[in-house]
Amino acid sequence: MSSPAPKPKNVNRIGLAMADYKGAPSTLCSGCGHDAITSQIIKAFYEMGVNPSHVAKMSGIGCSSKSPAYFLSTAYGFNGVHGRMPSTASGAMLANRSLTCIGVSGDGDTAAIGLGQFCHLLRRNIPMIYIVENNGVYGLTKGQFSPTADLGSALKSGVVNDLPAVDLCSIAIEFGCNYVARSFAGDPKQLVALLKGAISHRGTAFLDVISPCVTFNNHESSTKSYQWAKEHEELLHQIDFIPHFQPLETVEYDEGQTAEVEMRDGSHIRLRKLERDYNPADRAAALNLLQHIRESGEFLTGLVYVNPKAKDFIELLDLVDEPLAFLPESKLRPGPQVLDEIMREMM
Ligand SMILES: Cc1ncc(C[n+]2csc(CCOP(=O)(O)OP(=O)(O)O)c2C)c(N)n1
Ligand code: SF4
Ligand SMILES: [Mg+2]
Repeated sequence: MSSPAPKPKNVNRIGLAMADYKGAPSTLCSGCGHDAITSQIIKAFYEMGVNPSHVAKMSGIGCSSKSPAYFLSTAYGFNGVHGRMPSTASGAMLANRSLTCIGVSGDGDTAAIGLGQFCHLLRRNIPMIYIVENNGVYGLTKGQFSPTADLGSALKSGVVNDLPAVDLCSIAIEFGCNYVARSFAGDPKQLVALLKGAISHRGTAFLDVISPCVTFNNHESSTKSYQWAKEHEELLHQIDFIPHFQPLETVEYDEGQTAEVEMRDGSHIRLRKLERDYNPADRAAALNLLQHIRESGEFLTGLVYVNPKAKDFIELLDLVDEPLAFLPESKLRPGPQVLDEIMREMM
């Protein structure tokens, strides 16, 4: 009797290896925070067992917007005009609701030219993971301040930023986003847990990730450098993510010290209490916290706000289950009789 074929090693639940989640070699500067984020995106999608060929990667323009080329090489990809990723992502998800969508943007792409588009994407709750690789500068065009640069921080040339910073997490909550997190490219453990939570979330999951630009904004007077972030990072909580395909009991937890969030796909996020008693389900408290952080200059990271129950745009529109992209023309375009009937109803 022949013995069963040996189980392949180092593959995930859909039988793929980590290498299947990689992309082209990066052309970014060595040490750029964006590459550290790419590594965690690869890890999160691999460990979650997402089929990379059922993913849409969207971006705008900037060094950050180049990063989708460096992960999930078999995914669909669209590199749009500067600041216009939200509209291309919205179109893609409306056309094919079965895709998992991930958008990578920069602080310039999102908080400057793309701010209006970003706000309306949030308001609609388009189902996608939206990452801002936040370095406080326009890296691709040689390091000018972006709107997320902190007041009083300085460029290498000595030029001081005298405008207040745009806080993208506050904007995200204000415009109705139901998964809002802040992290740091130099904190891979937290980032991968937040990314897995974002993959599980229905609706827009927004991650503001401080991602140092080693070429233009990693000096002493910067508040977006590796050193500054390492010295100032304070965790809101310790995060454990338990995917829906792993038994809950396998992860130890102390009930009194842990907040548990159940996602709609059956995954769980466990937030272990540290210094603060913080409830990320409280929207007003989240806005308050962000306001306080802005005034105190602290660098707090973690899951700032979560509400897994809200309906996403596809549900709000009550779209048919079959992706529109796969419907035959006869179903997409009503014939003249149907239009006549509608006209009669309106008369
Ligand atoms: C319509 C338009 N305006 C301006 C530019 C020039 N431009 C290219 S990238 C960029 C900013 C990129 O900054 P950010 O989004 O923060 O990405 P980073 O390079 O820092 O990752 C600008 C202003 C452009 N390409 N298109
Ligand atoms: S210029 Fe800055 S943001 Fe662009 S690749 Fe280099 S380090 Fe990264
Ligand atoms: Mg930038």
